[in-house]
Amino acid sequence: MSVLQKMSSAEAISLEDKFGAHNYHPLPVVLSKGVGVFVWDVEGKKYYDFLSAYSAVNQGHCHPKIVGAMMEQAQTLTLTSRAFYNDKLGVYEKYVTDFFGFDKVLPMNTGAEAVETALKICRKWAYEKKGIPENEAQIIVCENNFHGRTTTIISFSNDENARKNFGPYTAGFIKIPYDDIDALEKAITSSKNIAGFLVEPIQGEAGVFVPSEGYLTKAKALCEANNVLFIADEVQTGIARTGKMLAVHHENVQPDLLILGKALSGGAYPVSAVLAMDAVMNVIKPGQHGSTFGGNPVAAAVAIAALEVVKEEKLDENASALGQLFRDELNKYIATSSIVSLVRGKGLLNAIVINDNEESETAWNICVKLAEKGLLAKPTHGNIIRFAPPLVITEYQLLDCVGIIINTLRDFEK
Ligand code: IF1
Repeated sequence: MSVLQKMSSAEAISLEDKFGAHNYHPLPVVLSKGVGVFVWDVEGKKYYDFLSAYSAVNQGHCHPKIVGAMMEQAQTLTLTSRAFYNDKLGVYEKYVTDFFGFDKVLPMNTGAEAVETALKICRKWAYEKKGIPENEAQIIVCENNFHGRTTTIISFSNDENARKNFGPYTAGFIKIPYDDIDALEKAITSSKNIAGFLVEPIQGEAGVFVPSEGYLTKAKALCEANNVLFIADEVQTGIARTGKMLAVHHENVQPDLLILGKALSGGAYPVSAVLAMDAVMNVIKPGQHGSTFGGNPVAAAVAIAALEVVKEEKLDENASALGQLFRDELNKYIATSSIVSLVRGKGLLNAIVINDNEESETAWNICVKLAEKGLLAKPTHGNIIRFAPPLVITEYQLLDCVGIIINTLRDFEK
């Protein structure tokens, strides 16, 4: 039997259980195919995908333009390393920097790598441009952040599950409450060694926390006034997810360092990036940072196609309109619900808060029931369920999903 021969969900799950590290607790669904907003499991059951691989598949599963670009490049030249030039990287670098309005891009692969890259650039800029004494740089981060899983990144996490027993931890980070401008002002003026402020424009994993109107503007102004770099982690909120190309565009804020990942490739290939103006990016000299796959020709071709799709299909406008419709429809139900406290979000990054304690299984059980009814979603923390469909979803499909969600929630009404 070929190792890739069709198998049942139970067989697939048992293989992962026996031979794979247990670093996830997936819903008991084994997917084998994806097209647009739909995925199918190995038994052929069809689902709406309301997670989009944590907002990596904004352009829809297996978008023909993105897959086509990947296949064409994969049959031509996959990887050269940066020991040599290649004919796709420069074209992509020009395209993506024009697209977001920056001088330069440093191409990486995963979101965490891009976050680490931004932290290194920020520290180097602090020592070589701001004049902070070496090894004294401090970067301000927010409580309940999620920026990835490397040892440095979890060093400034307050999620014990992500952090415990991975020490010793990296120093040089100051944690403040999210969406608290006074706390940021206090921290930013507490020392001359503040190098940067790293923030998610909307805290995704924490439970889709949208900050107060004007928070990002005031934060950027505080950074500017104190010669501190404003670092926006748009790995999850970027690429049209929140109804604008970037979540910071809801406040017309331009970060000093922009971090992208996930949907930068439409979920077809690991592509991430850090963008900055020359005054910041040029602190990086040859041999000071890099990655085997960073900026490879396939990534370059895929990312150009993925960004072209977002523009051509106006996915930011669709996310904005259908996200509003989603929240309006759910709020009508919530007005009479005993099981859902609220819905919140921006564009098609939304979440509902289940009226139960964090430790309860209710949110998980709701997601199991949603799967039975043909819609895939997963709780973030405890009693919060994130809803993030591909941005190509139509109004008809969205209303169909609202019906599935509300009918499922009604089964849990007390
Ligand atoms: C997991 C969470 C989401 C991110 C932001 C950087 C990264 C992520 C804002 C790192 C990654 C992923 C990671 C994945 C689950 C998912 C996630 F639940 F973990 F927090 F989306 F909310 N910045 N988020 O959201 O990017 O290295 O993964 O490419 O680790 O379980 P990555």
